[in-house]
Amino acid sequence: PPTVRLEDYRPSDHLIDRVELDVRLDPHDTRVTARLAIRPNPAGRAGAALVLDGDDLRLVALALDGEPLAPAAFRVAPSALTLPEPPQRPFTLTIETRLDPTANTKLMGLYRSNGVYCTQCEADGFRRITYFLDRPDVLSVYTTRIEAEAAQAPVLLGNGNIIESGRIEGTDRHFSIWHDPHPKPAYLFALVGGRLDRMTAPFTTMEGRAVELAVYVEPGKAERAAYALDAVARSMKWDEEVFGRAYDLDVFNVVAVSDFNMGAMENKGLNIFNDKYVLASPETATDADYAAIEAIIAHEYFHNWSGNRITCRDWFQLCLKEGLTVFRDQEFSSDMRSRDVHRIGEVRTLRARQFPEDAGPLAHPVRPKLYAEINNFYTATVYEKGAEIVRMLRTLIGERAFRAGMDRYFSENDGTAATVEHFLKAFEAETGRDLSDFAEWYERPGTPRVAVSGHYDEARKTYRLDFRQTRPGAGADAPPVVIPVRLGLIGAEGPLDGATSPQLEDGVFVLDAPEASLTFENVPAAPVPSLFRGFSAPVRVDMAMDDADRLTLLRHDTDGFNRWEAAQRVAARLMTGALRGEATEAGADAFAAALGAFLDDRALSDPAFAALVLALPSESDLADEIGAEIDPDAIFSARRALRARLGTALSARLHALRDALAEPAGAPFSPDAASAGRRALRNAALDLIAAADPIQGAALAGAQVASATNMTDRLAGLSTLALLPGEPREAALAAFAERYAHEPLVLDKWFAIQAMIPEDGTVERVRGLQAHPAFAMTNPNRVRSLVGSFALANPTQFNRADGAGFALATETVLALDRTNPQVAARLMTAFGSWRRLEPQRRAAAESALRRILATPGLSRDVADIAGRSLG
Ligand code: DPP
Ligand code: ZN
Repeated sequence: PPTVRLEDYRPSDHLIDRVELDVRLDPHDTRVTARLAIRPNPAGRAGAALVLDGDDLRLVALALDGEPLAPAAFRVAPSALTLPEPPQRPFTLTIETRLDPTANTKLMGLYRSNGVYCTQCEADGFRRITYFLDRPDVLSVYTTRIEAEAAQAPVLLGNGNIIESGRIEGTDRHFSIWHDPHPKPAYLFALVGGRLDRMTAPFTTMEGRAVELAVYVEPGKAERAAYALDAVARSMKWDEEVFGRAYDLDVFNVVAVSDFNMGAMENKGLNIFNDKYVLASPETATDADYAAIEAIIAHEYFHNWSGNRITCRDWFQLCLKEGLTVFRDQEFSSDMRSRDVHRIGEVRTLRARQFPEDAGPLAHPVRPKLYAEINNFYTATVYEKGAEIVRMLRTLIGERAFRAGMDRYFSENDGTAATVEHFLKAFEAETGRDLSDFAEWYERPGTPRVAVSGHYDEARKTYRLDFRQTRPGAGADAPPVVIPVRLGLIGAEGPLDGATSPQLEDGVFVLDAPEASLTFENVPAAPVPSLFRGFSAPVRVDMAMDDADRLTLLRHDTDGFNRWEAAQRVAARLMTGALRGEATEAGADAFAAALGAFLDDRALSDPAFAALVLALPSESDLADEIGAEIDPDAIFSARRALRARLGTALSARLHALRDALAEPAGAPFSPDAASAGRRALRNAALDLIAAADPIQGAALAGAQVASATNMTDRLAGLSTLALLPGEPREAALAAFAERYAHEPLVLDKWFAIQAMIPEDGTVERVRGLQAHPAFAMTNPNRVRSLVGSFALANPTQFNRADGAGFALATETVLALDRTNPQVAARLMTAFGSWRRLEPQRRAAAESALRRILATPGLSRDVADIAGRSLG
């Protein structure tokens, strides 16, 4: 496939100042008339041909300044409309195309979801609606007239503000006209038409603008929009308070649809969401669902400034809007919830998804240098590592300079399509600091490693830390990166506040060379260093440290993230030690004792945090740490053994915690962080109890599933039960399916739980569920819940040594590729760590990948992932 390169960027030869669209919706024959006000771009090549992008388009009529264009004056194909010699002055091109939204299974461009007309245009879906300069640096003012049969689509929504609407006399049709005064790239275009219920709320911005907020959902579910609607209002307020950014239209609409390739989309004034990230009720949504809704609502809203008002010059700059906006939504959630708990969650996500990506064949820089298919670059690296870079920048320059730099970035680049350089320049101008070394974070793939050793000088009462950074995967010529190390020293009884170093600024040491040392003075006794507090840089840290020292950190560190990290490190060492055949029983018992003391101390005062401490590193965390010759079955067994041992040792405490945290009967449900934290700890305790004593665990879990008054507890019980083979599990699964037979999003949880069962029969179970009436290959949520959970969250069964798991994933990818290549390609990323498997599994994975790549008629999306995975 042709490769697009960052170095080849040049400005568009033409600009489109205004777009007037007239969209007459029809299930199979939608008519789109686009009037484009085009002019030569002074920054482009004079006299260049006009080449408008298309994808699967059918041209019906074409006129220039109102006159039909002679056939000799243009060339047309489904993928392009070319005027070899366009006028060298401003002109109007009128293009009519016809579409079949019902047949659009790619869910890009205009399509129908459960009968609702909707659009998805990022990254390049607008060219499936009309011929256009479909690139993010062409900004236009849009006016959109939408027309449809009134009974079929009583709600008609577009970008911007509504300026007119009415019936069309003598017909059963109606229309509305929307105008968006803010110039925008085509990828932010959206429209919706359908039968939808809504919930609304008023909001007044800090600038005094009255805004109507609305969330649209499928009929009958309006009350499930309440939490999302409240999250919109909280996001708007927060962005005013924390970043000084106000909303800029009279309406802000969110629409939930059930068939959606991604999580959600930030179209100007008309966010379109996967309904999974909007609909919530205590009966159907877990605490994790509520938190995700809050975060994604905020994310899409925050794009209004970081993405829409300032967009990307080209798709290589994707992290400019995504990394920054993830950082902003993380900060929002941290302010809404517990900062430490949220930070731990962010790092868990980064380590689970981005670290393996960065260590495998799909690794790429945060700002890629080339791509064959841009839709494959909406990755953990661009999003999550991109957010970590923004966070490091703030750590390096301090909060105050960071806010000033953000203000400058917004004001200097408002209304433009910018680059990473524009972003960094704003902070350079604000601080007078040269950030060219820091910019290296965007340039090369790979997770840096930092080796640290500590040296205490008893006579001088000094403590020296030696740091050495390396950059695996970044290439031999890679320069060092600038690494902010937030750190402190802990003694046997607590923080060593008297220890100081002139090399520290606000507790941060900047490691910007391959090697460097830092010396503390006034250190009364050999300390334990607390390094990379708050996970101050996205690196792997190698430091030899005794379990006892780590447990000192668990007890005394003032940094919540590092207290959690200490317990994780001990648990990981015990499990990897067991895998190497070391005797770890005594270590496990010491760990259990420390956990017991920790629970006695803090469990009831911070249950959410305690739940995270009790959740041991995942199987994928361990695989990532081991890094080569991975045997997922051995990892699973080691992890199960440690959980059982801890569960046994802590049994009395875990039961006591479950009792202490039980909700009083009849207490109303609240999704707030404190209530969610209590449920989380209660369920973490159940999980360990069941690991130690399956019979007791099954009884408790079964009772919880039967008596739960909310989805969090019901699902937690069912998840615990799912690990315990037998009749009670099957009965509980059957009862759950019956209870939620008409709730697709809840059945997704049911699909996922079964797909994650770590037993030999799971491949057959998943195959059986693919034939379940509630399953549909046309719906991305169903595919992700069943096959995605299997491939991405069931390490032992996906990686079965006989290749049966790979075969299941391969067949699904190939079947899905014919209708929805984007979702098929995403599923394929499950193969991203295949080279790190032990030889037998590695060979099986490789032959599955070769089979995919050899399939005729593969989409560009899947061919790109398969090719790079093998490359
Ligand atoms: N731009 C979208 C987002 O918010 C893509 N799904 O991440
Ligand atoms: Zn985004």
